[in-house]
Amino acid sequence: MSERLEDIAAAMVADGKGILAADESSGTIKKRFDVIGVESTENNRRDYRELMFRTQEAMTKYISGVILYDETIRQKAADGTPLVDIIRAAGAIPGIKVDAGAKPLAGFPGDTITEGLDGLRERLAEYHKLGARFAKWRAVIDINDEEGVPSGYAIDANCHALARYAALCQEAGIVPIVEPEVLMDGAHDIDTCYEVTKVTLLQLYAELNAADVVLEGTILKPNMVIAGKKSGTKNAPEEVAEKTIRLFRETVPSAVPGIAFLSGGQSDEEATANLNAINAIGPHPWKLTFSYGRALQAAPQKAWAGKVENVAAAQAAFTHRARMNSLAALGKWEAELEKAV
Ligand code: 5MM
Repeated sequence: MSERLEDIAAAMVADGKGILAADESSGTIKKRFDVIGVESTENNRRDYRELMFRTQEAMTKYISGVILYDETIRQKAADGTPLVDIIRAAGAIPGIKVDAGAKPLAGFPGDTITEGLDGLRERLAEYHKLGARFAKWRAVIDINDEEGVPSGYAIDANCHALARYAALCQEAGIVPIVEPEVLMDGAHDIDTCYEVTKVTLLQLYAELNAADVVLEGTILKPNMVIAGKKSGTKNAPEEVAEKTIRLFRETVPSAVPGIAFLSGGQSDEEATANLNAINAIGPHPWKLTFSYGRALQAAPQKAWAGKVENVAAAQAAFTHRARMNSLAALGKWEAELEKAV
């Protein structure tokens, strides 16, 4: 495969393909395993991820790349094959989460800053040797109007860090996924999400340009424009699609090859329906696909529940969600297809 950043980025958003976000840090995967009654041991984490990476139909037809966690990129399958080799054999690209997580931002209660720039150049060189050809860094922007969150300073600081990360990635021959996630956990309405995401994306592209990042060799991983969960409002997919695309036309340069959404706590079917509605109102200047964690993995996790006899059922559940999202990336998904299963 070509090592050019532009070619890697194009492959990550190839028609009908999207990204599996399997980069849960140790604390997050423990929370996921707690729900299904599985102890979070190194072997259980390996077995679970191995079952996904060995799901032939999903991995060869619908998944372009997998975001891994530091532990996983170094892990071997039960038969000794490196997990990275299993991903590559399926024709997918291994990627790596390189941020060190969102920490409280000093002086700005309620805001966070994502850390991890120290030593990043050296870590990227090692990850490249281990097979990673793209990376991910997630900034977290919460919305809490009453507390004045987010502050302008938090948005600026996070976008600055994203740009420094992106420049270091490109220097190392790695495509940066830039993820400025405006959380959907709050009580805000859809128009507030629109405004906060707009300020964030404008600042992000100002910083990426200032840092001389080649936009053709990047992928944006944003939230959709959607009301906060505590607002009690569920927006129709058509409204989410219209507002999300209007926002991107105002903020995301057409030099960016692809936009791969996070699911952010939407239900499985909601994340698929919204992505489908977004693509149904195309054509758009960028590819629009998925980079889902929860909306791809909740179903296989539930089906697996840590039991070896459930592996085939878990793989079927993963294939189904990957196929539904592949269709949504093409604007060809229909709700009927869910009922059939
Ligand atoms: C898979 O979850 C990722 C890692 O989160 P932690 O660092 O908190 O463990 C997360 O960054 C994820 O890649 C994105 O948020 C997209 O996942 P969702 O579940 O929102 O689609």
